[in-house]
Amino acid sequence: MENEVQDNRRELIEAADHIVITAHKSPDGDAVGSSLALLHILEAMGKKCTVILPDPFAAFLQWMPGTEGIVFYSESPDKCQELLREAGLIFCLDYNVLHRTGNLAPLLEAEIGKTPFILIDHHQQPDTFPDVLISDTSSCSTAQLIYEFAESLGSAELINEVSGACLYTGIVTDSGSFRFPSVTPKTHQIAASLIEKGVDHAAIHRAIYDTNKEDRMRLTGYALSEKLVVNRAHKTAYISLSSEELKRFNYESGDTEGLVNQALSINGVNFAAFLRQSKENEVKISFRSQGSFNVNQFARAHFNGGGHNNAAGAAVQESLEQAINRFESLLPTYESELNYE
Ligand SMILES: [Mn+2]
Repeated sequence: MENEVQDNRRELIEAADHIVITAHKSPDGDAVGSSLALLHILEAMGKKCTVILPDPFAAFLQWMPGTEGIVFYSESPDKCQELLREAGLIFCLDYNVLHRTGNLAPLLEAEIGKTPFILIDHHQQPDTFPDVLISDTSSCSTAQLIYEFAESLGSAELINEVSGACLYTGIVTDSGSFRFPSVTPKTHQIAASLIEKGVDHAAIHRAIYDTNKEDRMRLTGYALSEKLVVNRAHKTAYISLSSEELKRFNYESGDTEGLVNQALSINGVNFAAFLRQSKENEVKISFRSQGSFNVNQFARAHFNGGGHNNAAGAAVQESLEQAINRFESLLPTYESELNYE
């Protein structure tokens, strides 16, 4: 592995006095896990390093080692600007294009040509600006790519219980707990090596999945019993929630995570969507499919979104009703694509 590296990733790391690691906005388990894991690995290599995230993440990721040092653009924009200006190297993790970092994007753009970039990601169609582009759209998670990145530097032995817990979190959350088709023997080999290094996998699963608030449980119950629409003719199921409904259950970021997967889990359903009204005229949508239906293409073609073949997202500027109507009216167009066993 070590000998396969053709680019100058090693030289870029060695030359940088201070390294900044960034990930996408609304950071998920993979974004936070990859960032913190890389931070710990680079620190173990003797580098000075800071993680910058566009905005905060869900409470169930708060336990991860290193979260206390993360600088959030939404809280300290000036500090972020200063850190990026002084950085000798910038990592872009778990995103393919700069605008995925929201308000942080202009600051990153300003560094192109001045500071070297290394992008490590598994989303489709990555941008070409980075000096080193490590893109593997078949990988289940950026966390797996970070492990392989450490291997490529000959530094896998620096991965310990601490960085390992972050990597494990990224892999588990992005692979649906090792169940998506993107999981490979290598994914399990990495997980095994992390457990060998002392990672407490059972504690991590509990921390991520067994910390439900009462409000969240009731919101889930309401969404499934009152708001789930199953369209048997097109093997599609979807759930929508308005701001008002979310407010009724004291919605906090992360509370609706996984709802779309519950819709997809209905037998005979190949395509699922979750539509959440985020502002008066803004709707955030998650798309999931099982099998051949390509939700990345669907999201790109109709909702200005994107992602992976079986998991994609979008944000549209329209009312919830408009988004639902548009979604429903598109299904007949995809009748043959959606009707497989
Ligand atoms: Mn990811």
